[in-house]
Amino acid sequence: MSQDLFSSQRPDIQEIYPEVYLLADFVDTQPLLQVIWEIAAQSPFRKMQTPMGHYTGIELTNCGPYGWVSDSKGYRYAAKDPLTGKPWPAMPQSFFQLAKDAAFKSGFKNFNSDACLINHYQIGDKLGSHQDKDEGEFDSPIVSVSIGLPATFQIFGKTRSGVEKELMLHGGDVLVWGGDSRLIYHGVKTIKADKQQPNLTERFNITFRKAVKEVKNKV
Ligand code: MD3
Ligand code: FE
Repeated sequence: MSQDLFSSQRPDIQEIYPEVYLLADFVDTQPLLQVIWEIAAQSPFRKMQTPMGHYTGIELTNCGPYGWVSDSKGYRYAAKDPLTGKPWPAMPQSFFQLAKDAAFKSGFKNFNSDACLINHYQIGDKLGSHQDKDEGEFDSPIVSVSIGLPATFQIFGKTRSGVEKELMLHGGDVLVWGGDSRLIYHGVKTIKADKQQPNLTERFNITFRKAVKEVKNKV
């Protein structure tokens, strides 16, 4: 469907910023949504408290060996969901393989993600400029999958302010970035309703990361 709308205008893969690759319409999002709600049935979407005493604006959950968490003590990756006290739901093989395939297509071989963060945006939600620097290593890329409502993604570059690039992400789009772009500031502008797709009311973004550096002799 959306393939007909966009494939003629957007190449399969495009380097939209140094070492940031856009894979347009890379994945069919319907099966992903199904899996997301299965994960959320085990580890529900929730806002998390921040070290500053506020709450994250968007709801999130995780799957895989490690999940991104935030509380009064700070941001980190944890093997257990603080809400349930249990390990995060397992990362579905289909998720793991999707991230690996997207990374490979972008030139990053052997991407074995161990953390999968699922952000859930409502209309009106946004994500301010930040860096992703809570991971234990920055050699691996990050793979992000957009689902549902479109979003304007912003790249600020090496400093927190001053937009260098804005990009519309649609459901099914995958972004891969690594190398020198791994620590760039980025954010998501306020999510709006889409007149072209009035049935859509929310956006999800799945990010796949390597949170913990691989230790030799440990599987
Ligand atoms: C470029 N999420 O969870 S993903 C995040 O759409 C986050 O939910 C956004 O930023 C979202 O931390 C954007 C795309 C993304 C994520 C991290 C990056 C792009 C990035 C790190 C460096 C450069
Ligand atoms: Fe981020």
